[in-house]
Amino acid sequence: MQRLGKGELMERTFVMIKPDGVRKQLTGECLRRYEAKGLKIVDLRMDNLSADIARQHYGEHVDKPFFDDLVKHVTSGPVVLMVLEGVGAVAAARKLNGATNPLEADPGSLRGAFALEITENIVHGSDSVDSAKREIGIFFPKQ
Ligand code: 3AN
Repeated sequence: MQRLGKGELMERTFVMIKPDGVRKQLTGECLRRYEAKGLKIVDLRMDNLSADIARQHYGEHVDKPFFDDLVKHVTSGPVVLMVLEGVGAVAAARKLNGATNPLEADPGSLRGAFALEITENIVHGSDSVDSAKREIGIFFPKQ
């Protein structure tokens, strides 16, 4: 395997602690795990999402039966939005978050440890570098 310099593998990803994660007071726990893994928090804020922004963010799911519930949930209370940076940041954050369905998520992951339901699964993490760029553009346009 070709070895790449650290700079070439450096990525940014977008993570959101959803309203259930904030309500369960897991903000600190999530941030601690991302930082302990070695991911750097390069931007961070608490916000309330409008339905328009939530629909834009989850645009790829617009035709799915769970779309309305998803938008309703992520607009139901404050969320914590962040940009994380590090080598393989996209995969690293998704591994820490765990599988989409908390019942299938590794118990050591955030979803595996702290959630039961798929809509209320604590966190969102971009699924690719391209998705991360799109999502960071929505929530942190200055980044
Ligand atoms: P992930 O957040 O793990 O990348 P996606 O992008 O497939 O998962 O789904 C986005 C969000 O939509 C999930 N975090 C979850 O809250 C919700 N979701 C996904 N699949 C389902 C489903 N089958 N039923 C209800 N909600 C779902």
